[in-house]
Amino acid sequence: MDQFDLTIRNGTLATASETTRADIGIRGEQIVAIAKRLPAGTRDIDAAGRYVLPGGIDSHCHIEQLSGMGIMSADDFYSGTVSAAFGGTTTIIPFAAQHRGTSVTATLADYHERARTKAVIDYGFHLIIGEPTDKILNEELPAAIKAGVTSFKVYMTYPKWRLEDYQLLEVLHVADREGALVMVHAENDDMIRWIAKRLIERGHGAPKFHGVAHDALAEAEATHRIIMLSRLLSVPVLIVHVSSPEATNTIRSAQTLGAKIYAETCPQYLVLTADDMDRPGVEGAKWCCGPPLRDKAAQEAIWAGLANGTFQVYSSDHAPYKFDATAKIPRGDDTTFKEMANGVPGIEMRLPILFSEGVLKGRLSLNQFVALTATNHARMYGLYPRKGTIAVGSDADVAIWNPEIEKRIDYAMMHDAVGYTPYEGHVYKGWPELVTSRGRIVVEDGKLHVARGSGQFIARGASEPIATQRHGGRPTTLKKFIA
Ligand code: DUC
Ligand code: ZN
Repeated sequence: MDQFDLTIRNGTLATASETTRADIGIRGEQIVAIAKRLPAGTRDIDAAGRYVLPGGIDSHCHIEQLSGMGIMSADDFYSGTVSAAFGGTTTIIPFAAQHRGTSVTATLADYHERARTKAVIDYGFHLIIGEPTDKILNEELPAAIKAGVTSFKVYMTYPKWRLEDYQLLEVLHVADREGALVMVHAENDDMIRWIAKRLIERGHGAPKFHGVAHDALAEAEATHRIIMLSRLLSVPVLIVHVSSPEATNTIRSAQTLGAKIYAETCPQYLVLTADDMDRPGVEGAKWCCGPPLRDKAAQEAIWAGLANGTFQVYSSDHAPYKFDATAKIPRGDDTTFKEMANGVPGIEMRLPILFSEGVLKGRLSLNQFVALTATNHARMYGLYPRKGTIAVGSDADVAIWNPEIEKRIDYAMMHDAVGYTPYEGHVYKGWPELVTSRGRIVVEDGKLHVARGSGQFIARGASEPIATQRHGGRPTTLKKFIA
């Protein structure tokens, strides 16, 4: 037998279903052997005392993307993917954003060009659909799906992106017919705008009022509504960045009724609260994201949802906006929460936060960690089993975790281009030490070892169903009349 190019030996290997003591043999870009004992490869890594896990998949991040408000994110495909890799992530699925009046086909070509020469790890794209015209629904989306872009994101809020219920039904119907998964930002735009107008009129423009405007009931209402639209057509949806107990409970009760509702949450909702927005002047803008940070009780509800399977995926929603006039504070100290770019960075902190606060504090098993950070993303977004697991034949995308390392967060440690981290001063234990992507060592000894542009676009297949509480689907007669 030919020698392995790379071996990772003596570690504790975990997948979404098993934890074992095993060695991995890698040849070229793939894992070719897993066994209790393997001979040393050309390069041999001793993983004694470490966890050997699938590299993370971050299926919700905004990289080199123009927001609904027309603001460019601080990270391009180089800094965004380098930062992801240092945090143990080996595949990202950011958004190609179709703005009104532009074509999906041109948008995708543009994002391919942005990523091709810069990404250091593998990537796919979801499409944000800003305007579902007939041409887009019937020609451009089917072509995008054939080209491996098999998921769309739609918004129920933000004036430039918000879709009406009728349009949401159109998108769900096409996704069902063509085999794509629909991700939904669920917040009631009218409720938020109504509250915000009154707050601003009364001089309440400080960052903390962002949280007041984005009431948890606005999230719960839109969550309930998209669930009803999804059930009407028996088409699955994935509700992204869930932040509140109200929305979590709404999702869980729909899942127990058999609806095909998937859900995602993010690190900011686990370890930050609305108090973080309440700082002198406009400093709190660094903690403004949508949906907003809530309270301790909401954190507990989100942790419970991760543990009990209400959430299938945990992503960063990395939305890197600089704390300057280009993004967070366009009018300096006079900027109101309505004018600030929405979003927090977190692509590098996503996995360390869940490992430290979830696995090491006993809230989640190591296998749940793997499912939530890698395997379920791969299954739901059509990457499995090439990505998201450690198995013979899978890409050699591996992160080796040292559970003993503890770090106090200082922005100087980060590799993004944002200029601050909302987790400054937090202490987290358990960090990835070595990361491989398709057999290449990407990060080792705190250094990057691959070239700009060495990541590849991965054309994705169809979404695989994931078990939620009960997954039967409401019997419907509607489908046979409208197919
Ligand atoms: N909210 C969004 O809707 N998108 C990006 C980031 C955020 O906070
Ligand atoms: Zn969103």
